[in-house]
Amino acid sequence: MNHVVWSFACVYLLEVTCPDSALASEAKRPSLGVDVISLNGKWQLMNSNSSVSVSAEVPGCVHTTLQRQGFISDPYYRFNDLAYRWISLDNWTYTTSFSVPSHVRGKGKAVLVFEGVDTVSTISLNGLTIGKTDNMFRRYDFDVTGLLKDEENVLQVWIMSAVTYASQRSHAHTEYRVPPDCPPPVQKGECHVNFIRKAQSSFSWDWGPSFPTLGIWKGVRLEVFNTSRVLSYTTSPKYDSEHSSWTVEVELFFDVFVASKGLVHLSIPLLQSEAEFQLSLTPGQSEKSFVLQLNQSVSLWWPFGHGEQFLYYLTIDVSLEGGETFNADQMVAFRTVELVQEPIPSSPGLSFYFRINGKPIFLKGSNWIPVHAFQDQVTTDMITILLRSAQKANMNALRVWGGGVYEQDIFYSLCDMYGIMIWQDFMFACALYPTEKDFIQTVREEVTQQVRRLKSHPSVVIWSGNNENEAAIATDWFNIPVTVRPLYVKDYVHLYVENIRDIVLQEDSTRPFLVSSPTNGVESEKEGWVAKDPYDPHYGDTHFYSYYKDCWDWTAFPRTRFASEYGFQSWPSLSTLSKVSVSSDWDFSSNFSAHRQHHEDGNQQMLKQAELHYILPNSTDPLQKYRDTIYITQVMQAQCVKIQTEFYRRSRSDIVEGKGHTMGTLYWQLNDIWQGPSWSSVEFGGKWKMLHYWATDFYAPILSAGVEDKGDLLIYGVSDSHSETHNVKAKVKLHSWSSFNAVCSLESNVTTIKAGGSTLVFQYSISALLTQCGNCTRRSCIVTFHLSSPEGQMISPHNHIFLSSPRYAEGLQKPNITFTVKDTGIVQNFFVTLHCSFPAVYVWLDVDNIPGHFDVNGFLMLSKKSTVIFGAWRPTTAEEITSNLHITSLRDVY
Ligand code: BMA
Repeated sequence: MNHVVWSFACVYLLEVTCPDSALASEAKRPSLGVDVISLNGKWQLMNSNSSVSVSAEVPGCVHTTLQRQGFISDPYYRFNDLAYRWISLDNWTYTTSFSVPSHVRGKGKAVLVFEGVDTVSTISLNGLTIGKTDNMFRRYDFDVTGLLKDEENVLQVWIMSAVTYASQRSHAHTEYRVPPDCPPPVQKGECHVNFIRKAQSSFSWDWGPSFPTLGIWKGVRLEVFNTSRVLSYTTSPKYDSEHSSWTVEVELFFDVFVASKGLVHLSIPLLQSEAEFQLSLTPGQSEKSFVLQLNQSVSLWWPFGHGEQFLYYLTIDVSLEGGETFNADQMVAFRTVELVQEPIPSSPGLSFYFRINGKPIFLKGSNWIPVHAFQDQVTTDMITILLRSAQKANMNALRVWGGGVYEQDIFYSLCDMYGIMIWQDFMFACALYPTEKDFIQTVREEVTQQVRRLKSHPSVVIWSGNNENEAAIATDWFNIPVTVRPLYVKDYVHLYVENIRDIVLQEDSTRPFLVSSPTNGVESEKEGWVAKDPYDPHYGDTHFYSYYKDCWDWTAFPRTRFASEYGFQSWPSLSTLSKVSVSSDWDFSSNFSAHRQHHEDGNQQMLKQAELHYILPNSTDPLQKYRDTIYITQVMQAQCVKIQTEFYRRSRSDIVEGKGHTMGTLYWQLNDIWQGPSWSSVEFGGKWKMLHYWATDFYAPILSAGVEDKGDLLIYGVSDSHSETHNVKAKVKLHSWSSFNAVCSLESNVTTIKAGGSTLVFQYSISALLTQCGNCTRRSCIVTFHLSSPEGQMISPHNHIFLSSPRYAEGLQKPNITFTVKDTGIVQNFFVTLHCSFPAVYVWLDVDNIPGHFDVNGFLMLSKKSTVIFGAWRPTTAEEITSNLHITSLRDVY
């Protein structure tokens, strides 16, 4: 990972400056007379037999440390995940020493705060055990009053192998098994991850390596105080529909040493609203809540594409009688969110959609996985690039998937700014979980802390208990005999309903809670929280994957209420892979290609699916063939996800055979954790795959979607608008593969496309169309179309539909694409002008290692000349681009 590239990207790609440090700062510094000694920085790190002893950075982890110290090479390189397995099987000790000035030491109470330890540790200070940790998602505070010395306080964190711990816990659970025991062998992972509160994907996943990290992954500090300290605070705007007015509830969580009195002053200067409250604190942990009434109307926060994202500063000032003060600024935003599950006319079941500020909103987006196996290496720039990439592709929502981590504060702050709604899972995925007392207790603390940390963010629109665990029981993933199933259902309900749900409902009344995904929502609840079929398209959300069936057959997709997962794999570009491989790996049948593929038959599935519609690459040059194979997997993925997404968007207002009213599409998955094949649309490092370019169009606010149905060509206009209707005509053309002139053009009558719906704009029998067009057959022509206003203004992006598989295209010839590159005069933006001698399809531009992205890519080129723009994320030149640019079109690969 080249950090320089990511930083430049902030300026060049994003057209915004990087978020300032105020926004990026994690937990605000406590005051109220609290002295804080940061213990971040250099520590010493040792393995169990002292054969490794290196200086380590905190926050950090063992792998990163060993790599930075030159002890190991890049863990992502080739097969290093296997070679470095020993690191996670060993136990490690972090040690630091620090002094405490006597005026600080003299204060009443001292606490060591660990924002995050990964994961199972015993912590000692000056030789005395002060506490233990078992959950990487929790902050731990240890009282060390009376244990500090002026000089040389030795702090030690002994971290036990997460793999050993998980295995011990699982073996200690003797009454019944809690499956799965181990991941499938193809994932080359570790076992029993469900027994440890740690990123579940860190023991391997079907898109990621096994790196069961160990470390102190968040900050450490000493807090010393006489009276009290603020542990955390939350702000919750609440709408009173009866009076059409807003209030903001502010909660302050104190750790009080000495009883005290004071004042709390809240203010939103922009809304000229302020209030003062008496504060009375008694020793112990104390939670105080205050309500600020607003005297003005507010500007609302809207999801991207539906309005602006108004954010207001709220200031919190606490002053105690002794003169101690605490101040914080917090962004607040005003929006309501409802998850609507109600009967739909002519459809059995219930709706499932989000209403934001009273308006139904179609969620368009993807699923978010951890940005890196080593979380300490995730930078603000990486997160910014991914979120801006999501927004640039017209996404308004992401689901933070339950097998990874609760993201950093900056992630949610940026989503607040960008208008990206977050579906927030709790971190449980694809497994059953134990329910021992201590497990439940640590989960309860985790959930309470995470809800308090994240609930102030308007972007978070829903909490969801787990990923696929209702489905795992309901559809018996783990071969559990029917007779013992009630035991597992009981555990399930205990964990997600009686504990997690219960806490969330208590802590946060401003957004809905869903127990699982996929689920039937209230119907699952009726059926005892585990529905007979959680994939029922009449209720809730669904996940749907099918790899071998022809993805062009849209009739095979479930017409669900909400598609929260679906997708297809592809391989990332050679420039991304070459950072972790050598030329002998660049072959689809190499050990490396098999090793990086963690999904059973994944490589096979991609080629089989591609082969249905494309001739597979057959270059005699092995490197060219490898590049072309990567290309064809990306073509397949983009085309499949486009067809499926357009189907879902078309289904938003349709009810067909009782099914439809689809109100959300979150394809699997946005980002990658390493350089390997996966369902992602953005590669590790930030490079866009073809799918991501295409998402920009299939997620356009107004989409023209074409489909063949019973011999007819249908073109729909799908609109995200709330009230604005559009009068449009569909402009349709048939192009022959062998010539640049359109064979014929048609226009529909002016049709009004309804707001928030899908409207049929054009219908024509394909055989009539072909007959009328004279020179066209299904194989020799392609149909292009878009929507325009009656006056001819373009309303939707260009789109096209094949009348037969491109593998049977007649007349498609090698296009001989040539290009020139010229500076646009705008910083780091370059014109790339292409010339071709024949029409070309899936034209793909790849500039290898020059970071940046094109305005369009993977396109249909039906004219001799076409110009695209490349925006680089670092300084480059037209010459550098020229010498790195590879252009591929479908006909070039065979
Ligand atoms: C879903 C996800 C992930 C997985 C993906 C692809 O089940 O929830 O567990 O990575 O499918 O298999």
